[in-house]
Amino acid sequence: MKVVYTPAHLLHNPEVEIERSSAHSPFEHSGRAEKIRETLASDSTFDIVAPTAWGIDPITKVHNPGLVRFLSTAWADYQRDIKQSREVVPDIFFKSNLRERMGTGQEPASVNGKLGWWCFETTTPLTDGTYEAARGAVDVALTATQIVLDGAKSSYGLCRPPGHHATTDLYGGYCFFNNAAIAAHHVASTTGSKVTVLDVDYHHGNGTQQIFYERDDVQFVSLHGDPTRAYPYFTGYAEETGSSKGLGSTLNLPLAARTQDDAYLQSLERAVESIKKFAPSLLIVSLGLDTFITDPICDLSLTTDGYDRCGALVGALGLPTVVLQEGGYDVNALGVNVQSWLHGLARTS
Ligand code: Q9C
Ligand code: ZN
Repeated sequence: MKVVYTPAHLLHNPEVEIERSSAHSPFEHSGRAEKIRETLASDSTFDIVAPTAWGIDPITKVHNPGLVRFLSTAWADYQRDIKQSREVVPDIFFKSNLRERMGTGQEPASVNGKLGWWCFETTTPLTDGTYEAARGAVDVALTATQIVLDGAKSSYGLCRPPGHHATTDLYGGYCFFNNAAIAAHHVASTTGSKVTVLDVDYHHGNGTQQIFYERDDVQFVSLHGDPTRAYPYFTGYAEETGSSKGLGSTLNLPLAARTQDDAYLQSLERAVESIKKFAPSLLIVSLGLDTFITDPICDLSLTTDGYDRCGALVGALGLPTVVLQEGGYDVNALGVNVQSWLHGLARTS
């Protein structure tokens, strides 16, 4: 199986994350992707290749061009206009009810205002090079997708930073551009066929859901920690099933704390049945390994062997499959967990 990787991710290298009312070292750091690369490099199943450059057009087909423009200069603008700082984080957020009955308003002129306009939370610092890293992750996703469009059964894109929390207009949740959504839209719009995004990251893929919520050509199916207790709290409820043309093309399967392999696989079976009904031409998997039993920020209880079973169940769909990296924060286990999931996929697909 081809693995697409670029060292450009190293350019996004925060040292501080503001979370739970404190500043600490980031859970999302470059060691994650390096651990995955090292593990897959030592396994002859995998062949590591570099991405090609896709430019910004596939990004602005999914995201507001204003978000892309903002991210391309935000760190440097902050250094010049506000102060010198290694990480840049908003200290104010636009919320639509702030302007209730007054219309949405417009993007502020000042960089501090812009940060609050384009970002939704505090755990996603911008560093010098974040934009280049985020562009690299999109190139990784699109190159992995092209490998499958060219005839491979499956491929794996080692995306970092991850993408599934980024909406049309907003970054956050460690995500800047929605790698999976950009890849899914690219396939749906260039082939005219249906695509499914299956999101198995612990956190609900609010961005991917939002981007495709009213569409019937891209299905979104997600297993995640129940938002009654889990980030991102505001989305991911079972009642959210899509709207207008997209009604019925979104499926959310929230999970109880400490869910183990067998119960998880029962939910994954429901996801697989709904994908069979939708009958896509291609599957994109948003693969988060933060469902692991010892993940430091999550509360599910999957095992390395369970990931092999999950990959095998998805592989048995027999669909061309692009697997893209999202979260996973137990770095010691991250490499073997990705390896296990991909071995399961390759065995049955
Ligand atoms: N106390 C991804 O896995 N912080 N993003 C959660 C919980 C942000 C996760 C705080 C989690 C973002 C791609
Ligand atoms: Zn996650």
